[in-house]
Amino acid sequence: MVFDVQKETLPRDELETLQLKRLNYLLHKIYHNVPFYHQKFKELGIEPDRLQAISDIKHLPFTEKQDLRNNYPFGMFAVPRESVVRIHASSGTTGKATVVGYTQRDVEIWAGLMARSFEAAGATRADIVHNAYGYGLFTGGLGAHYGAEALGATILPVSGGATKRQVMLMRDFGSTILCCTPSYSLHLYETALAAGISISDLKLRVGIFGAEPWTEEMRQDIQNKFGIKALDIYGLSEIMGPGVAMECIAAQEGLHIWEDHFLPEIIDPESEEPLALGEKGELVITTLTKEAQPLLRYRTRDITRLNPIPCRCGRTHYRIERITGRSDDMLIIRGVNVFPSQIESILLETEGLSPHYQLVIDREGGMDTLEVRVEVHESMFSDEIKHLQRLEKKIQNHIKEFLGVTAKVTMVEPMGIARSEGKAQRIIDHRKQ
Ligand code: DLL
Repeated sequence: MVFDVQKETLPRDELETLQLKRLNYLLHKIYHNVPFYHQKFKELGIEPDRLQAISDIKHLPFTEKQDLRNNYPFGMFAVPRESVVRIHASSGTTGKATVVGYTQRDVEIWAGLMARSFEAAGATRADIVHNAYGYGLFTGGLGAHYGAEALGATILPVSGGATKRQVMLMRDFGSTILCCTPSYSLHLYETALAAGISISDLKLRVGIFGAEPWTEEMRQDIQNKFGIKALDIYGLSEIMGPGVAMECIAAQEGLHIWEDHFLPEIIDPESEEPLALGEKGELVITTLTKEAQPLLRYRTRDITRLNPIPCRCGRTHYRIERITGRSDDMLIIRGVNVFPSQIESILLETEGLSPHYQLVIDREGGMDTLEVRVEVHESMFSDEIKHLQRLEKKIQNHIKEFLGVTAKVTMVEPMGIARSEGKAQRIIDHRKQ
């Protein structure tokens, strides 16, 4: 079965006509149904007049995570609470949870878009999908679950945890597709090895990995370890959950953002001005079909660029480049901007290191300090101390050379860094405590 092939290959002009129509409907709807937007439009003296062109959206206000928090829990709903059939929430480390509501039609569209995403990954109803994204208020588990069902594939709702059992189930059931965070896939791999389960006994062929940033080097590492194609999936609770954008298996180069449902913009996070097509900046998304909680120009804080080059898979929806990080994850170390993904690339290019690392930031005597803690392979750890010291020095030099910051590099014994079942916690910033 092919999902929405007609929508996925719409010529650009038809796609943009559809977007404009949906956008105008959305403006009308939020103006009349969401007091937050009504007030915002009034303050700015904007009437939800019919926009003539999509680019006119630049005159409309943004929505920020804080706006959702201020309207906690149900203040952003555009429908009566009785019409909401499901609620998810993202915990966030500080403050109140961010709540997201869905109508029956919203959950159906979501399942359809996740099915579309699975299909872009080459999945069919013949696949067995091992779903290790967490089930619960987090959108990963249920999002992937209903998408796989809508496709007609066989879904295993394993959720996170009990990692050894997961590997056994994967082997015994012959799972062909693995869904989890990239960091958890590595944990599954190590657990399989430790349990004496050979990777060649698994039938996996594709991994659908997302919910956290990961680099091309990490992708290569995962692909080599499992002998699979590792594909990137993007999404965020506020907008829907997983399945906002998905990499296709044909090109494996950037993620198609499903533009018939989401209108993407790239802005300069500082000036808040739109950037030219292809420039790198912050992704801003407007939901075009959400009923329960439509959002106008939502500031994702995720950094990427839009790629308008036609994809070899035939889909016309633009691709976003892999997310290199969030603007609020960017570390400023003694005035130098550093993304954790840049450090990940350097570490994974170095022989003898494992892909498990943590960045510890502190302040000593008014100066920021950065410590890069990274695990080494067993063979290296049993090596002479001077070899380890040489390796630490080498990485330190690379970081200085490529990123311009001085970091202390510490080699950690194998399994010395805690494994996560969901999103990996790679940054420990003591300055924020
Ligand atoms: O992480 C939804 C999701 C579940 C996506 C499963 C993919 C797979 P939140 O918990 O709200 O939702 O976190 C959203 O995670 O703004 C990004 O910063 C980050 N993120 C999600 N996918 C990717 C990705 C889910 N593929 C936040 N690459 C987003 C990099 C990602 N970062």
